Amino acid sequence: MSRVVFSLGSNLGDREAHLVSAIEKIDPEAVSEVYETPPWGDDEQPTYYNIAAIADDPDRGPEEWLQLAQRLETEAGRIRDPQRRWGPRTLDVDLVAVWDEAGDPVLSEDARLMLPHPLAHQRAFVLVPWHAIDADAELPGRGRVRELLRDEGLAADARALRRLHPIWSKPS
Ligand code: A4P
Ligand code: MG
Repeated sequence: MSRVVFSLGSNLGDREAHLVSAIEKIDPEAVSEVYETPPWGDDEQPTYYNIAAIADDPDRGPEEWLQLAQRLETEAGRIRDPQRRWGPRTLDVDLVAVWDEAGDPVLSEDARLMLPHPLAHQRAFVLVPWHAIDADAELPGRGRVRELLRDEGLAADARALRRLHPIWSKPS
């Protein structure tokens, strides 16, 4: 069993449709509501729609989760602008953290796959949706997400997010 927390974002085209079609291919355990979020890192772009999703799959490890994330981005028609790191995109799928079959966090400093995601602890648009679907969420090496969100700067960023509505419900 390997567990992953994804952060998904979109700020080009039909933002909600991009998220919905990605979620259908992830087969998640839980998905947050959609949040409309101010752009982080590069102000000159439209607001994002962001969600968090949790998935478990005994046949997938970190490498397979990364391949899935990159396939979803490609299928959403994502074009990369090498001059603009945090620029607009139809779909961004980041791995926030991965746990192995023993429940231990996978740690990696390989630039191809950094785990946990090195910026996750600074991003309200990652932490708020994640905390909404897992109140006890813990970011490996950083602590409980609810504690991280008490930080003044993050709390201010969290207030700037607008919770919209669900886009997924658990199959019965
Ligand atoms: N990579 C390494 N670690 C990871 C990981 N944990 N998850 C590598 C996913 N990918 C990881 O990614 C660059 C390389 O990172 C990949 O080759 C992968 O192997 P990329 O998708 O090509 O480039 P990027 O996403 O444009 O760059 P970067 O630096 O990952 O940007 P971020 O961090 O994804 O930020 N504002 C709001 N409100 N909401 C957003 O969702 N997203 C971004 C993008 C900026 N501002 C935002 C949002
Ligand atoms: Mg990315």
